[in-house]
Amino acid sequence: MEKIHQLKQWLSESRSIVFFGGAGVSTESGIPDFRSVDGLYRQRFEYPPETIISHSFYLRNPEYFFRFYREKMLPLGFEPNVTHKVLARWEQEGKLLAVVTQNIDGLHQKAGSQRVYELHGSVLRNYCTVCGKFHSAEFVKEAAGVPRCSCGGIVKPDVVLYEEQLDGNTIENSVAAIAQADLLIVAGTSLTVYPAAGLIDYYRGNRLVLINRDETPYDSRANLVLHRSLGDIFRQL
Ligand code: CNA
Repeated sequence: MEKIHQLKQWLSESRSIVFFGGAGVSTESGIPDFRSVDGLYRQRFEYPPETIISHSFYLRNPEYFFRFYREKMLPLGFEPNVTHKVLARWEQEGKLLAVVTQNIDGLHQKAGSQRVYELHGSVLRNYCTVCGKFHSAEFVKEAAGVPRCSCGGIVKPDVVLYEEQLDGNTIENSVAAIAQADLLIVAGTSLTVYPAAGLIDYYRGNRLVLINRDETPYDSRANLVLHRSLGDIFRQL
């Protein structure tokens, strides 16, 4: 059977779909994935992105951190694409349990998805590290240098940096959803960032679908692999 037909058949038979995604879900909205960021970095930045977006670097050199963050990691003004929209529709239809995402752009919620577990946080939430006051992404974008609250504290994006722990509740919810899924779609992720990538090991079914332009370390474990662009696939679903 052609792969897309196989996928459509499984979708029609599934009642508890979970979608596990990464940066590739948003490239067709115009937001580069990590690899693209890395490519751009080579021309402009002195350190690897993994170093800049680490907790110790943020503490050591907040000016540099925020310059990189604003230029490369703060995607404002982008719109959900067909993949985000189809996932939101499946949730409304009662077929999709949850979206588990490594993305920090808030586009699943913008498309209408309600149960979204953001493993790496969101650029849309920013808190003063002293008084805890909430600040918008626009506030961080427009601040000159290190964004500061009216109390003087640094405003830190609620984004999980390297060396920082993932939120315990978010992991628990993600694991519970994945363990309950009858169909797990893993898409738009290189599956190289841990512990996030390891969460798909909690899937117990035999309908693990992997949709990604490039090969991933999990390809051999999937029941169906489509090396295609997500937009091409989701436009047909
Ligand atoms: P990644 O390591 O950059 O991998 C992305 C994968 O998606 C690659 O393997 C590509 O082949 C694939 N891909 C790209 N576009 C498409 C497409 N249209 N259709 C199908 N496949 C596609 O990103 P990961 O998410 O795996 O993990 C690394 C980091 C990147 C995560 O922690 C993210 O938070 C972080 N990130 C997030 C965003 C965002 O929020 N939009 C953007 C850039 C980086």
